[in-house]
Amino acid sequence: GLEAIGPGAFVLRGFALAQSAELIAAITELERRAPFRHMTTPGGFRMSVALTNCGTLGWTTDLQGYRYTTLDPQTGQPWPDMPDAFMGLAREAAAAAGFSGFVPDACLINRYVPGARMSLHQDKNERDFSAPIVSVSLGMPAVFLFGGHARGDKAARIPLLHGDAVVWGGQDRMRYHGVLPLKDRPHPVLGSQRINFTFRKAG
Ligand code: MD5
Ligand code: FE
Repeated sequence: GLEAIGPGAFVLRGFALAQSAELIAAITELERRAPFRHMTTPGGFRMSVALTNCGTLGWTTDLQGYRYTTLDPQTGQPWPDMPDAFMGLAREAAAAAGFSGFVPDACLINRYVPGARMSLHQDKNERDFSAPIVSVSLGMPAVFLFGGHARGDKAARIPLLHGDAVVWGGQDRMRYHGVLPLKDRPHPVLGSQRINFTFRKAG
């Protein structure tokens, strides 16, 4: 089922369920080479979400600002390759929402534990805003905040569950969004964590 939450934004409930075991196995391998870490925002705050990346470009933040890099600043090595299963899933989700031809070059992987949150922000470090962003949620449920084009606009609350995919394109690509502090509702496989992948065309 394709659930429209905006003119260019769609929830695909359970889209990644069939591949969830494969995705979880891939994360275990990825985090061996590029561990999850808590980064610092330009404002000096430690993010409650831990992150890593795969693909040609990886999103990072430090006191100097937000940017995409080809090397993991913690290891000095290139970010791990994007697994074929990730690329296929992202392309299929985008196509199902009407964005055929999506070729992501970046996959940011966020890990939330109970209490972790993401405050309202826009994603604007990518070069080309015409490409959609695809997100896949695994593990504990979260309440996603889907705002408007101004920070103060009222935000809709959208529950995102294990296996759900969301595609954000067109005019919805630049909306303010965030995630409420995670409640501890352990998932049978992933335990007390939520993993979110976001596929982007960053370069
Ligand atoms: C998450 N991550 O659940 C979310 C999912 C991030 C982030 O927000 O920046 O890592 S991606 C949600 C998203 C992406 C791009 C546009 C919009 C939402 N939107 O316009 O609402 O960890
Ligand atoms: Fe975001």
